Amino acid sequence: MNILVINGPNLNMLGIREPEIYGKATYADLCRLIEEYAEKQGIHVTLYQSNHEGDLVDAIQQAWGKQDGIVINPGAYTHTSVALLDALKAVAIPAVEVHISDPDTREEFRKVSYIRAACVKTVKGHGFDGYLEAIGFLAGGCK
Ligand code: CA2
Repeated sequence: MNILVINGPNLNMLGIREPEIYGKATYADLCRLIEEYAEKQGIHVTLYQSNHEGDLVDAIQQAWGKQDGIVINPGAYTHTSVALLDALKAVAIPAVEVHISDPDTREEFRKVSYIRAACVKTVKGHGFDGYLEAIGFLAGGCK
């Protein structure tokens, strides 16, 4: 089982600012947590982070034919990007949307997710563990 984990803009800043929302752990900590979990489960994970929308589209397109699932936290592009929605629809790989915080309890503009329509599940507000839940869901055949 091959799973691509994508993180969007500013998630490389985890642990550096806004710890009250996103916690104190860093992006490197998140990567380690995911890699350790995946290894225990016998899942091959590829981790990718970019601050650029087109690069995220490229990463989704390149997953076609290689990855069995995508876990994606598009950061602020969640609330703006038709391009990410279209890319996820184009590759038709089962995808899970993850948010560290719960955007539905924050500002109004965070309540809209453009990518949700292309995802089999959304995990929000569970911190870093949400990524593990998403990987487990995909590895378990989306059940
Ligand atoms: O809760 C999430 O995971 C979000 O996807 C995070 C995005 C935000 O735009 C979404 O509404 C919800 C922002 C990620 C920015 O991360 C930072 C980390 C440290 C310091 C500042 C920003």
